[in-house]
Amino acid sequence: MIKKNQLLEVLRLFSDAKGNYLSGEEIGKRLKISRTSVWKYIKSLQETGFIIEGKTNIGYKFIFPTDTPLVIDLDTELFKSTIALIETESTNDIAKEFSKKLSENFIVVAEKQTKGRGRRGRQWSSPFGTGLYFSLFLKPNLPVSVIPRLTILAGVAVSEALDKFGVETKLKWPNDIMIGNKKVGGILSEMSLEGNEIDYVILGIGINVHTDYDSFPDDFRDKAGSIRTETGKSISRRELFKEILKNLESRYIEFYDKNGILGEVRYIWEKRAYGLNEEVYITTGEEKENCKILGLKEDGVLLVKTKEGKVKEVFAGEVLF
Ligand code: BTX
Repeated sequence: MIKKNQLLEVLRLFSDAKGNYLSGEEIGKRLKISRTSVWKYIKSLQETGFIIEGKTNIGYKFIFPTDTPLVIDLDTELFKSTIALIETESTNDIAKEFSKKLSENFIVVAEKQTKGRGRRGRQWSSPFGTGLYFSLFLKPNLPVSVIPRLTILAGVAVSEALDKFGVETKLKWPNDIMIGNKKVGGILSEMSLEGNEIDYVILGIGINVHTDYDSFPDDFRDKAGSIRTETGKSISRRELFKEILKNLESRYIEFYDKNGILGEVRYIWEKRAYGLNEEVYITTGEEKENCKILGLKEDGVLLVKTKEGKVKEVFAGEVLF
């Protein structure tokens, strides 16, 4: 896998922008593998969905997806390593798997997920080459009670990163990233405890960047969208990934230093809240109640007003319109 990723990096850097082809021999030399191995790796990359053009006696050229997030030079102090996968079941599951082997914060990123997960066992559609699918593995020394706030923090960090590309988003409590009425991203936070203490936290983030409506399954196609379908913008997944990490890192360090206080993030979230002051339905389990969204409490809990005028705190559930 490492060689395949290195091969992608070499091809992307040396063949696409300049329109040059890179010979199998040259690739082999750089990676210290035989030409037959180069050919085998290229074939298997092509089978996954990468478009790599091969010309007899000339070499190979990287065509698609040029914005692959697998090969970025990460400028981060918080995360000590990255696991970059061409295809996997779920990056959150890989992070869990590596929790025993790696003791420091790390990142898992994939070009495609075959069993991408949402909350409560729901699926997260993750087609090849069109979205950003990654998990951040963290070992925070913080009280367990503050951990759910990380979903709010991550939502704000993603939304602020998208601002830099001129993409305006709203945040739907607790974990959706919206453009208009379409869901373009989601966050799945999971944690593991050791006794009463946090062992680790995994922040899984999925964003539809170039995904077409046709790629979403029928049952939620009308509710899902991507940055490209909703804004017409085609932004580089690699650049977006870098920007999100940069933002998330600084927001997280601030949060950590304040021992888990959201501070201004709470107000930024409220300004971007989808459906603020609007009538919505809140569902918790089987119950469904008509309410108005008032805002967010410091602890990340949603504040709503019921039809009877009672102010209520929502700890877990869904917001429906
Ligand atoms: P969620 O439970 O809020 O959303 C899941 C629901 O959203 C699904 O039931 C479906 O209706 C809809 N949906 C599924 N896929 C998409 C999509 N691509 N775009 C828009 N709507 C969709 C949201 O959970 C949390 C998603 C986290 C995904 C990341 S990707 C990296 C990491 N690995 C992993 O397995 N999950 C996380």
